[in-house]
Amino acid sequence: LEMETVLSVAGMTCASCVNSIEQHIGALDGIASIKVDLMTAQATVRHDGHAASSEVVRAAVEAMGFEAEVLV
Ligand code: 9UX
Repeated sequence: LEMETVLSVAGMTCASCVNSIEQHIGALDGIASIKVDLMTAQATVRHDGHAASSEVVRAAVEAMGFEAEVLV
């Protein structure tokens, strides 16, 4: 099931944070695409809900050292 999840991501302070999150999360199983916006502190993720649930994506961002919440 292809789905889109929007996360708030707190703790990003430079553009390299954006790149590292996009690279790392984007490489995980079940992730179709990810776009991280530094100004809004949000990440929009398209993913397979079975291979990578919203909670799995959120936890993976938190494991990188950021605070993440599912918004949508
Ligand atoms: Mo920039 Mo982000 O030096 O974790 S990469 S703060």
